[in-house]
Amino acid sequence: MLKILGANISPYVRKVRVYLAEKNIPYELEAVNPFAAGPEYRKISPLGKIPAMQDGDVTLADSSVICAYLERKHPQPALFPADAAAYGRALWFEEYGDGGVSTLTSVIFRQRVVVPLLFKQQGDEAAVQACIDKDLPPIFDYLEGQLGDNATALVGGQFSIGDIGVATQFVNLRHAKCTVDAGRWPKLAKYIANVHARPSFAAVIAEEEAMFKPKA
Ligand SMILES: N[C@@H](CCC(=O)N[C@@H](CS)C(=O)NCC(=O)O)C(=O)O
Repeated sequence: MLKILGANISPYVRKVRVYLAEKNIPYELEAVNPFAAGPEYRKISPLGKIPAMQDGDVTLADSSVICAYLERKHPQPALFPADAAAYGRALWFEEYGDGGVSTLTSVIFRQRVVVPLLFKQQGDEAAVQACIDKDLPPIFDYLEGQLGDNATALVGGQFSIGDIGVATQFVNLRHAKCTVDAGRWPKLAKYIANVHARPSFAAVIAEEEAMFKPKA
């Protein structure tokens, strides 16, 4: 069976898992802690990052590469648009999630969740507030401006890899108690709520939230 290696709270691992759920492709998730990745794992993922994938003899690293590979193997339902312009925009939003919205995740989620939970230290809340005040508004403004009245998809009203790439980062922000202010960004708030309500996202969000619940 197809194997995905990584940890479920990684936005990039979640991106691949949501993609697989949207396609109804069975897989198993093998736990890998990227901060303790050994030489065996680095043979598959030379940068030591998660996720990686094993599909028979094929091994790959990087969420974008894995999704692009899987799209060739499992073209339906299409998550990469056929039209050239729509394809380009979907790839752009995937990249904007991975390399743009992720700049918020890497401060807010890291300081509020990763540092206390994994490193058993107090997170830097001043850094979080600075990020929320300065870095977050332009990113949310941009996304708000890209959304039409149809708040279900960023490209042509059709759910795509671009939506998965953007919305996965918002799951980490949600875990870090950073949500979209619907008064200031109404389309974005509605869009994120819609996308996170899809069964593919809802399943992984429920799984992750259960991990964060204090044990009785
Ligand atoms: N471009 C990569 C990014 C993957 C990534 O940065 N993963 C993080 C976890 S969220 C990681 O493995 N970090 C460990 C490290 O940088 O050493 C992808 O899309 O898969």
